[in-house]
Amino acid sequence: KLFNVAVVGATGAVGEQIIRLLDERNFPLKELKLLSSARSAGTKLRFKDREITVEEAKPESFKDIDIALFSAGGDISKALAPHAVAAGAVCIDNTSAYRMDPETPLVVPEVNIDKINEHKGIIANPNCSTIQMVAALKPLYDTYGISRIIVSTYQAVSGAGAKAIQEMNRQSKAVLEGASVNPEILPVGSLPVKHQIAFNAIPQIDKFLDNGFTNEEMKMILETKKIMGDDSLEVTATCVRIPVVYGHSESVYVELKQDFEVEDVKKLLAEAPGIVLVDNPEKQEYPLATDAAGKLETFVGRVRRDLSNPRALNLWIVSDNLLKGAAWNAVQIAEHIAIEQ
Ligand code: 11C
Repeated sequence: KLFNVAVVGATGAVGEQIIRLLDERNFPLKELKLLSSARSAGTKLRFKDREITVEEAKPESFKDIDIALFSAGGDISKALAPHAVAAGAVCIDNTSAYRMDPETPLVVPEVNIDKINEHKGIIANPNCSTIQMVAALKPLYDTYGISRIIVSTYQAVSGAGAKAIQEMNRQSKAVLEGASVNPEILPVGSLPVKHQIAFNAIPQIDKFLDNGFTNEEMKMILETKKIMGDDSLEVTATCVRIPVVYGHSESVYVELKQDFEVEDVKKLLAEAPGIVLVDNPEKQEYPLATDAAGKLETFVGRVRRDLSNPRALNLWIVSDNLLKGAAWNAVQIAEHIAIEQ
């Protein structure tokens, strides 16, 4: 069977990767419809040997569409996904709009692909920093059980969009030339206070909530419980923006419910789908954002038993936030839908 696919947010950083992956993976396409805001409509994008003109996304854009991949921001998903569903499409939504909706499955194929058929028209793609963590922890969860996760992230500026990348590059040059950096975008575009990202680490991703955590931290906590299907899982997170372009890195402390041997854990990770173990300290080999950029897998290393708790492990988890963290996870879900029909 061939599918009519729409990409909403086609001109954005994630949309661009989705289109590239549909091409490279030879997705069984009948028609590809590229949609965007009115501002970007009219842009011409190449797909295989042809040029497709991007159209403005409207409620009536989804006639005959089988699968709609949304990555144009939560407001667009909220406004248009119901119209796509009414037109008969399955929506794969990259935004946070529907992630915690009890009727919407939140899917990482390596973890809970069984939930894919429970949708009522929308399947949500989790937050990038959550996806890579649960993909890496799933084999440990299944084998030993997990009681507690403490994660600190080192997140790339591309997670905050193309303008944040430009800001980092501009500021880096300014610092090296002794000019003033004039922060304009980070940490959060819509908030008045800005901080320098060049040569810095900003412990704020997204807005703060009343509990002192940021929205990004709460996404990691709540989405992890939902994807793992385990409300008893204790999770805490500190999310930090660092001056890296592509690839989120995570330092993860994980308490297991059963005794383990580190060598068995490494073997499990090495054999897990979508995971690459890079863990040779004697050769100074461990996952690096610069190596993970452009790759589909999640890389895990620095696997070691915690010194304060023999039932706990420390890990370093790295993945390309725009690929496994967004576009690739969404296209993987689309491929599963295609296989099942
Ligand atoms: C970041 N994780 O790195 C964010 C971007 O909920 O899909 C992704 C936001 C989301 O800034």
